[in-house]
This record gives sequence, C-alpha cells and structure tokens, in this order.
Amino acid sequence: MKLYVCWGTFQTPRPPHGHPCHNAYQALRMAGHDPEVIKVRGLGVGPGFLHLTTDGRREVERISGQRVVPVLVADDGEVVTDSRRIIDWAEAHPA
Ligand SMILES: N[C@@H](CCC(=O)N[C@@H](CS)C(=O)NCC(=O)O)C(=O)O
Repeated sequence: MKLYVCWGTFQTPRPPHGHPCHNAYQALRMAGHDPEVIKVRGLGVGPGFLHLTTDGRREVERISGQRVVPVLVADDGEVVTDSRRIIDWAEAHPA
C-alpha cells in the first residue's frame, strides 16, 4: 500500500489532533501495515496561485481528485482520503 504525505510522518503540535499525515501513518502501523510513504511536498491548500505543484501532488490529484494529503492507496487499489477516514480504514483492515 502507498501513503501519500506532505513533508513527512513526523508529529506536530497542530490542533486539534496533531499532524494528519503522522496520525494516518501511525494508525496504519498500529494495524500491522508497513506502507510505502511517498512525500509529495509542495503545498496543496490555500489559493490556487499559491500551490506549489510537484509530481507527487499531480499524482495525488490524478488518483483522488483533490490535492490534500494524506491519501491512502490500498493494495486492492482503494483510495482513501482524509486522515480520519484512513484511521477508520486501518482499524477496519488489520494486517
Ligand atoms: N482534514 C484533513 C486535513 C489534512 C491536512 O490538513 N493536511 C495537511 C498536510 S499534513 C495539509 O496542509 N494539507 C494540504 C497539503 O496537501 O499541502 C485530514 O485530516 O486529512
């Protein structure tokens, strides 16, 4: 499986629950998965003229129809956007 993240899976003090990419990665690891982590870098939020598009971000947009990470692509090709939904997916699909 592949997990597309922003700049990494490190934790940050961002409210309310910390760094979404970290939370998604951690939930997948806790469920016994070892996802391939793809750092898309750039910037996917804010006004379009500020977006820093990278190959990874174009890939995220092509796969999921939107630019915000984290995005999970499961081994069967299922695409899951939003960290909360990825956490739910991990809990429902232990390795
Ligand atoms: N509600 C979303 C928020 C995701 C989010 O804010 N992601 C951060 C990166 S960790 C962001 O800045 N996304 C915009 C981007 O892709 O640059 C989630 O929980 O997945």
